[in-house]
Amino acid sequence: MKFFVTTPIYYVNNHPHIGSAYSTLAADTLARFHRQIGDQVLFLTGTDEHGAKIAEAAAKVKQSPQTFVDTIADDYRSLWNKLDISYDRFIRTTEKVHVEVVRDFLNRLKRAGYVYPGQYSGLYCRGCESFKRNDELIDGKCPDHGTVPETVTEDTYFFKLSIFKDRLIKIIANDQLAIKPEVRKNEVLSFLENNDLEDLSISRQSVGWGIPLPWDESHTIYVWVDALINYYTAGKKTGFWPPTQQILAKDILRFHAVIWPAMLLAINEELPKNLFVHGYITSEGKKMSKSIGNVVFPEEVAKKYSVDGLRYYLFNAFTFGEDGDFSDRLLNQTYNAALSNELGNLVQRVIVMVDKYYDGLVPAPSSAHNAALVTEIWQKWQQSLSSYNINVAFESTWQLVKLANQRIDETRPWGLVKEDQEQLKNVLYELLETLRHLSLMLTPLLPDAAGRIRRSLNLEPVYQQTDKEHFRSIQWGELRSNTRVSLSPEVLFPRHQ
Ligand code: ME8
Repeated sequence: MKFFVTTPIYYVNNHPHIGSAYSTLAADTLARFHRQIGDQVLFLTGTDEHGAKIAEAAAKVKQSPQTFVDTIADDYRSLWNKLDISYDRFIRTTEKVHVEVVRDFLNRLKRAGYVYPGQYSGLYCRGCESFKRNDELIDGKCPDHGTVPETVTEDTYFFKLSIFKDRLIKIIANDQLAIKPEVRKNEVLSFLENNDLEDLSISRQSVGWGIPLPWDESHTIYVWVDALINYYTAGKKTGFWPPTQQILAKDILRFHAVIWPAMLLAINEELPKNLFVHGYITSEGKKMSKSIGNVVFPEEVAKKYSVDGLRYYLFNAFTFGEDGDFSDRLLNQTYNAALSNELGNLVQRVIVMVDKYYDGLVPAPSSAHNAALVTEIWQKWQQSLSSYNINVAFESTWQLVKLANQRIDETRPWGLVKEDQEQLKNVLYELLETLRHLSLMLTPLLPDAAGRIRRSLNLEPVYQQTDKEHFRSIQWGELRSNTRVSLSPEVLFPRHQ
């Protein structure tokens, strides 16, 4: 099976923050999950580098737009490398190959009869890079950016978006383009049902920093049209088209659920299968945003709490789909409770006991273990990750962490040393085998911890495998007796004050 997952391509007007990292980490989790269960994966991310907003940001620091975008695009790439994001393709909209695909796409739209010249007059918000209707403004200002939009009147080319209204309603209502969660699907449907769709202005004469229209080079292509096509540039040439899963936040839902599918319908291309629309990470109640500046930098959080600490927090403190406020206090608490105390201690206790009682060699169990519960947890894990419920996958994995800790408390292996050697072997084997299962369940969720637990068990980290290998790996009893196990030199999750 092919799995093509995308993140939005981020504006390079400023450095990336936790919000950008949230979508990217979610896509990373899904990409790792699909590689683990044997799918062929294309994980796409990248940067959106054209348009008035970027040109303005470059001018502010007295740089040419190209020099400016090169620097910030490098920042994004370097952040994703620091966060160990397993992207397969990092696309930049200033790449030659993308520029060519965009020009070709626009020619196809025109040839198909969906483009006509005209004049546009409206209120343009640079933060959103889009025209706003009066009823979208609050006190005359853009609600997302708090700025007064500029009045723009100019010649433009239009895309006949309006004629796609009924087809869009149909494909969204019948889930040909499935939008999740349900509340977002209903939001788009109610927007489409209650408003006339206006044709879309797809070119700007007054913006120089963009891709020239192929048939009239005095215009540049509207930055959103250029940006949306990035998915097509990366997916079509590699044989992955259409996207299986597009991840985005609700700020850019209409672009992805209205303009984007209409553009694809117009050139007779297959539509993306699923849009997953998550909420905002807020800071003191306001959307964390590069334009507003109220940001937290993920590399700083990761330096203190590790990348896995950041992943755990983001997918447990926030319900995927809803808004949530970033809180340093909660991050600290969650990290200490779940990662240091529950998971970290579990690994430490088990390996130390094996070291002490069996010289670090996995003991042979003398009786079969009933693994029905583990099988059930595996089912929940697989179901939740297949339906993008990352928090539920964490919850089910933690069910196993908790069970293993309970098992230690109940069986008191240190007491069994003198009383019942056979039982000690059985319990320790069961705990070690549980750690192996945990390392696999954690592979897409907390990849670094998963790899370290596996190394403690003398096993290679898992990345890409076949479905058969996956199926085999999740059976009970795969851990070989007499394998040497050892603690990694650094504590898995050191406690923080
Ligand atoms: O909109 N909470 O780029 P962008 C959660 N270039 N997610 C957040 C967030 C927050 N506070 N802030 C940003 C653009 N995001 C366009 C996209 S795609 C063809 C073009 C994430 O840099 C979230 O995914 O403003 C949101 O949709 C995206 O970054 C917006 O990124």
